[in-house]
Amino acid sequence: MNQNQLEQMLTDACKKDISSCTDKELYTGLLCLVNKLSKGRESAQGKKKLYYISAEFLIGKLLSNNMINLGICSQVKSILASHGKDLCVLEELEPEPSLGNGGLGRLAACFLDSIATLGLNGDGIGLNYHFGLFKQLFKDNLQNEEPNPWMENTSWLNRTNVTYQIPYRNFTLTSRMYDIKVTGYGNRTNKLHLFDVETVDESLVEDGISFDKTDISKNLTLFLYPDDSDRAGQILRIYQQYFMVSNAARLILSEAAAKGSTLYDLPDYAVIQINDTHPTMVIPELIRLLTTEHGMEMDDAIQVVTRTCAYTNHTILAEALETWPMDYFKEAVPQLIPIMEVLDDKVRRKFDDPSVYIIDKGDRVHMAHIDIHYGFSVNGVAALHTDILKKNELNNFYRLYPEKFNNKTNGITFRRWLLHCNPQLADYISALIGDGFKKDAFELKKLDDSTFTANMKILHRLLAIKDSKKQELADYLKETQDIDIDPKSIFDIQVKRLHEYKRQQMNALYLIHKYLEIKRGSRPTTPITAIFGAKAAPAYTIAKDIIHMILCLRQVIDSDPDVRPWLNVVMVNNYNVSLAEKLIPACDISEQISLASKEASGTSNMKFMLNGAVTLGTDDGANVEIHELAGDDNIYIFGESSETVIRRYAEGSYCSRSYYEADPDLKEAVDFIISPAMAAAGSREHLERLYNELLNKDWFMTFPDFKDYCRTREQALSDYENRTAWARKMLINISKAGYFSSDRTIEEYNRDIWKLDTGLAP
Ligand code: OAK
Repeated sequence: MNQNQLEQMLTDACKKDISSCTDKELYTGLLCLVNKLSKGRESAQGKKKLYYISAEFLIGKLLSNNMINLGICSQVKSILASHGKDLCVLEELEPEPSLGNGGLGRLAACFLDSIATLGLNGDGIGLNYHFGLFKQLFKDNLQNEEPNPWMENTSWLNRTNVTYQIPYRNFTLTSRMYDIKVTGYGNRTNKLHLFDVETVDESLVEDGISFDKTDISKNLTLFLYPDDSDRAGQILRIYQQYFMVSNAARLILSEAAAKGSTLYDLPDYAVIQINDTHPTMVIPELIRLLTTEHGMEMDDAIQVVTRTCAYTNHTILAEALETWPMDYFKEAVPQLIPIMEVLDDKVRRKFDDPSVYIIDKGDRVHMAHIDIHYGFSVNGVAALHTDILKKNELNNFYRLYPEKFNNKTNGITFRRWLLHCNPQLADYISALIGDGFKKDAFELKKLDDSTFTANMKILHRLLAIKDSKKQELADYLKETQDIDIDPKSIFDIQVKRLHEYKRQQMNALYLIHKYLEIKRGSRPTTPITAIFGAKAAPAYTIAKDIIHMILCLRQVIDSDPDVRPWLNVVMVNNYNVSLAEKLIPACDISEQISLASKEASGTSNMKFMLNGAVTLGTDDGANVEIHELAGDDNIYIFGESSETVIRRYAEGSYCSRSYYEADPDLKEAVDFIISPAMAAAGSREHLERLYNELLNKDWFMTFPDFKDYCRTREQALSDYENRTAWARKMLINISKAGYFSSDRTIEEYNRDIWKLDTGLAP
């Protein structure tokens, strides 16, 4: 389509001349235009279809991404510019759906993009949370939560005619399916199906994010992971999960039947990827529907379902592995109990090992155990993670079913995480090696050639692009959050969910140490800006205390004229996908400092690498693979190995206090948490609780890694001063990032697990 035709279509969609449109009218017009253009693109077809079921799809804003994938983004930009309009301004008007927490949900969104791009026949299935996660607000240096409404009259959601009756113990809910089109890059359009109930009552929410948890028909899809610190909250999660999977199961069976399946041959028509254990109930629910509504024998149904379902594990944290008391199922979905009892009984007959039972002696149901026994594939999300699952966490299962276990190292979509968020870098790469990397990310390897890596002009240009992204971020944070950062300083960034194992607290301890060093006169050569972005789960007390510590530290440093010009600590408010798109391209040093063995993969590490940040991290999750690819000279690795950490846990002898006593720098930093200066900025209660937690427990072992972390971080800061050597590290990181394209990951899922027909050539 030429530019004039496109301009005419946009004018038609806006129903008036572009120049006379308000920004909002233009945004809505573009949304309609994109919907219209993607209508012409069918879903990929094929006998067999993938259903990616996930409680989270952190899709981010869709306008620009869809325009990139439709191949109209640069044309639209220039049409808008010719009328004095700026796409960036319109982007700000799009509300961001916060239908995910972090890595797992964002991964699901990247996967949908790659599945569509590769022309695979596959849709996502999830829930339509009206208020998503929550909007984060800081008040008195504490996190507060508010609803995040994101649905507008004109939105990406399309109401469908698909509805089902979903049965619970003493009532039935009528569901409705809403679809969001998932447009692949230059290719087909698939769908994300989000189920909802029409009786949801948004006015139930009052005072932050609290609401009456009893009336399920009114509250079911209000929030993602409503506070589950009490029984009512936990049972609400069972209601949500069952709603998601019962709808999914009905949709899958009806689509297969419509294509001619007898349902005995369901595995030829459907493959279900279970994204962590939130959708696990799809297994008993499918068995229930096949036996009660389709007349299948129990053993046949179990066989059929086992050959259809595959499970991805995303965590080894014991507390994140879902187990639910049998009582909860009795209360919400008693119809599943006979099925789960049969499944458990079969396991007990076959294996004389209580650790692999589905229902334990305390009458709790182990959701992952259902997936492993009654699915055909179990995968981890990075090489180290899969190894740990096999050798440690799931070793008892690995010994029973070695053939089911496989690794699929995570990936990210380069459309969003390079072409969209960093067009300057993408264009420059195109100028150097051509456009091929946009379809085949491995072509980035071409950059690892001395014609580029030893070329001063190229290295300087790379630094200039980084500088311009830092300036853009500085302007954006000033305008939207009134945060001042110096674009000439080093941007050191840690953005991810707030969790003790990710160790934001260790980063903060380093910053305290650095603050005190600067105060004593030891100034860095280049000023440092340390940026955090993180939401804490509303009921996770220590995580909220860590946010409090960081915000108090910011206040202390900000008001100290001796230090402030050299060290700036920032915590951005309401970290989300849109902010990530601005932060990541501007980053110099990417903090990936989880306790080795605990981060299943990490995916921001890949996004930072692709955008030319250098990683400072532990040998954990996918950092291990980044380390291998980038090489020792282009990454900063510190800390104890996963083997040491696993051994230390097994010995049970870790004592944080002994490290504190032995290291004066560490002691000084930890004590500072409860110093008068910090207490004046915040609440003594929160700070003391965190101080005591670290001193008496430090479950994620920040103290043993502290010294090496400080030393390695200093090394990175000093290496930054040699600008061309640093630029070379940046370029080598970019050149090796192709492996982390989610297109590669999805090709592997398809090759090893899904086995769908590949539609169009990518
Ligand atoms: C969330 C809830 C339950 C279990 C796991 C998660 C989760 O978000 N896990 C994260 O998944 C990402 C995608 O695989 C990984 O990159 C992260 O390391 C992992 O923490």
